[in-house]
Amino acid sequence: LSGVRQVSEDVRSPAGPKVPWFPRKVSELDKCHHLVTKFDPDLDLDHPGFSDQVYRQRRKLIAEIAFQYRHGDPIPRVEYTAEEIATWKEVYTTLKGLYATHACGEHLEAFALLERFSGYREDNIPQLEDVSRFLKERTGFQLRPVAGLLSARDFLASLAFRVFQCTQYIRHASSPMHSPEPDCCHELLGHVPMLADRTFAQFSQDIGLASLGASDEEIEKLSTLYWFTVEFGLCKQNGEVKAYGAGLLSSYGELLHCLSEEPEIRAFDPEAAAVQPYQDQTYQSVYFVSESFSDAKDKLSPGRGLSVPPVTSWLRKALGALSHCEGGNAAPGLPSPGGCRLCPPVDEGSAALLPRSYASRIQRPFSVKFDPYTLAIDVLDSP
Ligand code: HBI
Ligand code: FE
Repeated sequence: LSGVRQVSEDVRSPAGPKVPWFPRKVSELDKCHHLVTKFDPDLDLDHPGFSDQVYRQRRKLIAEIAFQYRHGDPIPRVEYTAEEIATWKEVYTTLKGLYATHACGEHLEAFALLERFSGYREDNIPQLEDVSRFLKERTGFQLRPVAGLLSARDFLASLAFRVFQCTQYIRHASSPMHSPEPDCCHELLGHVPMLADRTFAQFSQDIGLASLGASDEEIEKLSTLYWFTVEFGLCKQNGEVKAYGAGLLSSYGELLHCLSEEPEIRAFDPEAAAVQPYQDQTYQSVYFVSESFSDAKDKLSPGRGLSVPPVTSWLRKALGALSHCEGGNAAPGLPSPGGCRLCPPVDEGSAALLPRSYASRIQRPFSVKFDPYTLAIDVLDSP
């Protein structure tokens, strides 16, 4: 590296902040495998599978696929047991009954295709390899198997490469309608259909790109924004509130709850959503709903098949607001001595005197660009 970056590192080191390691090419996602030991059936007494040795053995077997997996391998197929398929069937049929009224248009459209082409049926748990192929064709996203809840940093980094780290095991049979951790019902019914949408896929990748080399604080903010959008987001479509968050679309109870009178529904505000405390043990008490769908809808030409605007016209705006001075692909983009739209102008020479707001921006004295031909990240020095 040369130029500004070299100089500024010289000036700041050794006291200056170090950029955390991040993957530069898709095969380096093999190193992004740090699991979070939260909601683990072996460690968590409240986990529905804690006292079920057979379930815990099964989980170990399926986890082994993820541990052995290397980028480029086909994803090994799992022969699911009759009990597992029964759990899937219960989840699938109950949720499917709600989608017509509760799910956003993008989800409905992709779900129909998955039923046609990728083995989505009540009596079949789709194989990750088949679903991955479908997504590759639709949006270039691919799946890789993961053994459980990943660190936010590793999880977000994979999105930068259009890779979705996907669990392959299923929740415990005793609680088909709830899972404390991600499982294949959550991934396949909640996330996958949304990732088949071009604009949503781009948004997901943009969050990932913004996370590369970011500080822990910024990762936390990105995760929280991800939580209130990708996991639990609501949107207005044709005057009605619909769910597009995967946490909602994979939970019968919460899908009903989020569109009931109970929770507080706030107009989506990315700055607020990025710092809003959230629930990972029970239903959210606050959801964010985008109000801007109606405007976007008006821009679509009548008579075309697609009647809903892309979810992400405003999601992208949200990301822009969060990563405005981090470079990446997100507008308004580059850090500059003149300041971007949202930042005050900054004099590079007085970095040490500046408060935290500046500390967060010097975590990334570079910008990143994804090369779709090589699936690699180009790191560019700041101008
Ligand atoms: N890990 N396996 C897995 N699946 C997720 O959906 C997931 C994760 N780790 C973190 C995460 N999601 C998000 O909640 C954010 O922290 C990025
Ligand atoms: Fe999720």
